[in-house]
Amino acid sequence: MRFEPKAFKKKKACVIGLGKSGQAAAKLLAKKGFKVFGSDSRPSKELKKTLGRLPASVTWEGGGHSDRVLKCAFAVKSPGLPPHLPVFSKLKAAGLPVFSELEVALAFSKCREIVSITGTNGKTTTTVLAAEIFRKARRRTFACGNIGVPISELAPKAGARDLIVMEASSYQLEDSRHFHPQAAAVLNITADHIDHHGSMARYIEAKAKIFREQTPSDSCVFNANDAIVMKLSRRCAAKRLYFGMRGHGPVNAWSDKGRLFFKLPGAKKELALVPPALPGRHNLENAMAAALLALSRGVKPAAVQAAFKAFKGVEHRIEEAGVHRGLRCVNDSKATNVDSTMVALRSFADDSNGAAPRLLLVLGGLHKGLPYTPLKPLIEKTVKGILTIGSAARKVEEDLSGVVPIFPCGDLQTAVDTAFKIGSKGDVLLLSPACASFDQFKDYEDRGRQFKDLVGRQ
Ligand code: UMA
Repeated sequence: MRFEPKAFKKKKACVIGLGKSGQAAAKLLAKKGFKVFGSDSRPSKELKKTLGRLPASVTWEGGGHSDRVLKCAFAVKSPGLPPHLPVFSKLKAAGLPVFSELEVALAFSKCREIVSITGTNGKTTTTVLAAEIFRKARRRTFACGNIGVPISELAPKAGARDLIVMEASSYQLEDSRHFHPQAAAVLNITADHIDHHGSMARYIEAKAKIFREQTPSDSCVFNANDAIVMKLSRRCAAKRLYFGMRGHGPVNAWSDKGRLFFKLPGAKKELALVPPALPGRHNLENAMAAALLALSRGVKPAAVQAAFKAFKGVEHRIEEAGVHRGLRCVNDSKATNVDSTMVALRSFADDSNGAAPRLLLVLGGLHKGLPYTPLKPLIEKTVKGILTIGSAARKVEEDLSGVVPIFPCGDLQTAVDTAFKIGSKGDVLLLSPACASFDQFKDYEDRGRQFKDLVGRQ
């Protein structure tokens, strides 16, 4: 069932989960004339502190999802909530429709052009860069979604001639039924969020929803060097565009000798561009994907090049955080899984030209259930010491013992202090924790900001 606001006019809506997305959805629905009841598992006292000013027509409960949610005509699910929660079974049993925050938000938007990006890693960088390219092409562009800006907050502001560029997580996609972006990208797929989705197959199916409603007049960008993504692409009805290495089958974008090359179907000549000045091969891939998305929507190469030139990267993603007595500090707090940390380590390996390992790597946080052993080969190449933090520390230490010296630090402050004591000039302190942040921080952004504060305070 598609969410049609008119079908529920003046009815009561229930929003399950009052984090960033839930609060934005509650405000939006209240503004549109609905009575709203919000429900969250956090204790009311704690919740109250984080709830901004909500309109008078919004009531709420904390400390769990009671049967009060059943007194509504429909429910809105915040993306991060596991779909198997008892509250959703209850709503289903009562015959009440549950809509995703994404689809509710888009139902109130006049915007007819959506560009959406998914993948296990690189989504945020690609989303921000794609939005910058469209802006250089003088399109009024609204960037939102998993990048930290709820869709409910921005999508309703976008007009018919504007453009929405949206980072879509597997959570947001999993819940959506009619999501139809005109251009989409699947950057890569490796194991992540298996605890939430239940299996790798279901995680992949969630990602596939980004192109499920697409037609041949749309386009979808795929990573030709990712076997899972390649296999998935065969099910896509839109125009398929591939980026990857040349020689491994036909690709529409590839890199060679410091340049990015593009050849769209029907184009007579290859286009060569200078990539953004960002570290690592993964950033070349992100740039190729963002450019293909824009070029497929008719953006001129000059706008792509101008955005590439101006782009300085994304906060919390291999972000320069300062230098302390010759020790370079890098904030990669966005690395909330092992694969993302591997991307960061690989970028240091790419840029090291075989020099001795110089990284002091902060690992740990909230464990997500997957082993840290896949990091071993890259750690041997790039890392001289590991500083562990958070509740995952013991597991990290077990999995990586004997590879390089490990310094159990407990918390981020101790990790930074330790790095400043043991590090020498030319070393790099890298926060790329391979774990979620919720055991010690509000979220990965809070973790990244605290890291930058600690580095700056010394
Ligand atoms: N909650 C309940 N019941 C439960 C469990 C949680 O009520 O059983 C409540 C929590 O107490 C909290 C709220 O639900 O108040 C959290 O809702 P949420 O998990 O949907 O998170 P939001 O704060 O709305 O943030 C979400 C995204 N988070 C997740 O999907 C986990 C943010 O992505 C996103 O930026 C934001 O919407 C705006 O769109 C963050 C993320 O970690 C960056 N994403 C994952 C990732 O990138 O790996 C998918």
